[in-house]
Amino acid sequence: MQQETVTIILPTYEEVDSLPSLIDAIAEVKKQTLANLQLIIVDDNSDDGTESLISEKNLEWVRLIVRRGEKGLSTAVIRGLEEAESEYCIVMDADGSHPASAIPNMISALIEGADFTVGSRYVQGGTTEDGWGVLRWLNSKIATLMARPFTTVNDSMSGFLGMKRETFLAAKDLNPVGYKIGLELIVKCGCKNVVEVPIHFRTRQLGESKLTLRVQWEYLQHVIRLLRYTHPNFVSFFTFAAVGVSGLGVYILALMLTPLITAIWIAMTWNFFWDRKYAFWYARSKSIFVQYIGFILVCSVGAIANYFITTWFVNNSHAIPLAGLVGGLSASVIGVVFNYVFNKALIFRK
Ligand SMILES: Nc1nc2c(ncn2[C@@H]2O[C@H](COP(=O)(O)OP(=O)(O)OP(=O)(O)O)[C@@H](O)[C@H]2O)c(=O)[nH]1
Ligand SMILES: [Mg+2]
Repeated sequence: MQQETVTIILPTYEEVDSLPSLIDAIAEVKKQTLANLQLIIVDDNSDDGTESLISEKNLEWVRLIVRRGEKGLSTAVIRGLEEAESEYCIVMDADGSHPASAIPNMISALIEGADFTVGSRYVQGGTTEDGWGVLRWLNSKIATLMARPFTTVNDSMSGFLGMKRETFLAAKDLNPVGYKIGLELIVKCGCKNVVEVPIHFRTRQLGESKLTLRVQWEYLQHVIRLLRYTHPNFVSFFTFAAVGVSGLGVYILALMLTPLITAIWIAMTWNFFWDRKYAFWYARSKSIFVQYIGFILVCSVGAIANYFITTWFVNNSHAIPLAGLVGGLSASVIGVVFNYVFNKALIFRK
């Protein structure tokens, strides 16, 4: 693999203590297997001596980009990928968790036809260092499970990534928010053939973790954004139905306090705001006033239809077992579908 051109991208924030041994390990890989290897460090103005460390080392194959105005792991990774000029790119953490010795195997996987490769803790041969608390383990498992609708990769949370530069250049609608840029790239680059290379994942020895509660909240939002991207109709209808159920609760509560017509209006208004925000998120830039009037009109027709269906069942209760229940349920289902279809087609157009 001496002729392949490879760029290693290291996003860093306050990693000055971990960098020397990692650079040595990468230098070893360059010496042994990948002669045409470059390193791009994308640092977010760490102010911990990273800049002087790199300039003292003065290695012609190492380049440091310092971003002064911007911060964030995913955008740092994207910046590195944009700056790379090689055929292959590898992204890895700078805290020593990812072994540089796995890089040649990852490049081999790409040469052999993989769209994307990840250094993986969760395939045969992969391990995690002892000492992970139950909480962190659980956290990682839940996060991986949440990524299942997008990929079957076992370690989809890995930050040790490899791809051809042309795969990255083919990415559509990249939205590098949050921490899990690997998942974002797998989805937005349309990668089907993802190969996992087993690694021994070491717990960070030096420096501080940047994995905070905010990061986890951002991940949840990321998953929702990706779901909207890959399964827009499913997300839209499912959310609409869920809001409908919450609206029923609001309606029952309002009925206890106000007259029927006011209760209906309160429930419809409740549904409108949540549906506009979550079920029809893509149409939020249009006039809220026009949408509100339209929504109320459509739902009123739905409510009247609902009323007649239920009444019909009740009037025919002698012929149909459990007519009240069956009538109410089928009217609700028909109502939800009716309201959804017409709101989507007429009021919340893309
Ligand atoms: N450029 C840049 N790099 C970041 C930023 N946040 C994290 N990083 C780097 O991204 C890599 C992963 O961050 P970590 O803090 O190790 O996150 P983690 O691996 O999930 O958690 P720990 O290993 O427990 O610390 C490290 O190399 C960090 O220095 C950031 O805002 N900007
Ligand atoms: Mg780490």
